[in-house]
Amino acid sequence: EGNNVRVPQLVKERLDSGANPQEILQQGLMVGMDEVGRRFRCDEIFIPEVLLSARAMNAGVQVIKSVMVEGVEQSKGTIVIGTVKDDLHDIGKNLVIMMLESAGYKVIDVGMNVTPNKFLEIFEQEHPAIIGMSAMLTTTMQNMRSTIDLFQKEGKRSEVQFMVGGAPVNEKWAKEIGADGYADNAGEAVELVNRLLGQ
Ligand code: B1M
Repeated sequence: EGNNVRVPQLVKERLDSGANPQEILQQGLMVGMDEVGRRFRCDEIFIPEVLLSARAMNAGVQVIKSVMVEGVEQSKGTIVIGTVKDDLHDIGKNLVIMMLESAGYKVIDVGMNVTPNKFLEIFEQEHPAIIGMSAMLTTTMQNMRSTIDLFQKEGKRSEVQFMVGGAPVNEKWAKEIGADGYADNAGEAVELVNRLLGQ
């Protein structure tokens, strides 16, 4: 129903009653979004409903984030993350950011529809150890390659590591475009970053 008032209330109620934030996320919010995806595929619901559901999910995630990230000192290294050019899906990216922040990393969220040039510009300002790119469409995952190619062309490729993720992305694709790592989900993203940074 895309109820962005009720969802955060329900999440808060579950947290207050002692439920595990990960459990609320995986067995509640993500299951809900899978159902939205199924109905969208079957033409039972359409873009406006999907948008409302995404807004409700993001509102729930914000409540979980406040609990998971609160009091954690972000001192383990800087990571820049964005959803690639022409792609407006940000829920998965936001979950990856939340998990990395709760693991002690400083994350700079560059939002969605991030062009290769924008990634380069942010890299030059912030000098992160890792750039993370998220894509949810088979068409936009190509922009991961364009971004890495731009860094190569500008002679910056060896100064930063790239990690990629998102539903249409896999290990094989990561290798093909010359990324340093692929993570299937937000938990794996933390493991990957730990590994890439030798933590
Ligand atoms: Co869109 N959409 N959508 N959509 N949408 C999908 C992705 C789709 C699979 C639906 C379908 O057809 N069944 C399909 C893609 C088909 C394809 O390319 N193969 C699709 C389509 C076609 C479209 C449009 C083209 C529809 C249209 O206009 N005709 C359009 C494109 C707009 C654009 O981007 N230019 C569109 C629009 C939208 C909305 C804007 C309405 C909305 C997004 C709102 C928002 O994000 N704020 C939306 C949504 C919500 C979905 C579905 C329903 C849900 C996506 C989601 O948030 N999943 C999706 C169907 C589905 O997946 N079931 C669908 C939950 C999220 C937690 O999972 O993002 O996979 P996910 O993230 C995971 C992992 O992938 C991983 O960790 C996350 C957490 O575990 N991960 C990373 C993600 N990024 C990572 C980065 C990392 C590491 C791991 O390192 C950097």
